[in-house]
Amino acid sequence: MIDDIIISRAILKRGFEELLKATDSKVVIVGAGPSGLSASYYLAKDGINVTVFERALKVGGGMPGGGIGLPIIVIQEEGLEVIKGLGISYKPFEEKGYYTADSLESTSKLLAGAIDAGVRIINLITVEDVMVRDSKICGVVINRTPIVMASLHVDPISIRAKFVIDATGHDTEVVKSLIKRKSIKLNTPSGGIEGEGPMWAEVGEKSILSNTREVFPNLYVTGMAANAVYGAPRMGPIFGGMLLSGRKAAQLIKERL
Ligand code: 48F
Repeated sequence: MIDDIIISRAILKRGFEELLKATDSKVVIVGAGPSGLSASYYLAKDGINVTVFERALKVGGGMPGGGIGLPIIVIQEEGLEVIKGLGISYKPFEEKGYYTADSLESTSKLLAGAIDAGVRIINLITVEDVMVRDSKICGVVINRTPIVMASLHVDPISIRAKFVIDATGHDTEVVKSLIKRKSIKLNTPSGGIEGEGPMWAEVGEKSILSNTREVFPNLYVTGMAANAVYGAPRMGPIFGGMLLSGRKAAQLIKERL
């Protein structure tokens, strides 16, 4: 016999248990796109307590959509190490140094790799602000996405974290929420967000690793957010840089834990 109320209790109990555990995370990553998932995977592999909050219902950010909705992504030579480590199949393209992979397989294996490594991923949660103490980031402020979408006047809750990674892509939402305060200065040439440059894959992919850094005490940027904050170009459906940027953000934080 199956009891409907036991099903409800299982959902509520296990769901709230995960959210409760998330309230005291070592690292919070905002955004479950390729860079955020990659960072989470490399942190959790080393036993670090990491929570990823994803605003959308689906995870993967821009990865599953490939290019113009064709389920293919391009990877350059440097990104292959990450692809191989996750068991993602890839094929060399006609021109040397370019490889293709299925965007759905890549997203699924990256997600499965992160979950198997122990990452806690909670979707339908929007990070709407950060917590700051002694001029350092010490957590994030979250709300349920449907509440945010409906613009309901409902208060959010706070989540503690030693480090936060902004992996929200082009919109750099975490950094934007921080600099709403006029007194805040980022570790960028202008002290604010430099803004993303026009499409140029060569430069975008090269600069993304040096742009993956601590932009404010205890707040790191990765993926497209890193290039947007530091004024580097966007790069379309080539994903090696995103995966390597996530790995670098994880490395930088591991050095400090
Ligand atoms: O956009 P997204 O895939 O960022 P990424 O990891 O990768 C960029 C590529 O997809 C592509 C590219 C390749 O060269 O340029 O664009 O840098 O993933 C960002 C994720 O963050 C979520 C959003 O739904 C998406 O899944 N997100 C954005 N804002 C918030 C958020 C927020 N405030 N709270 C929670 N999640």
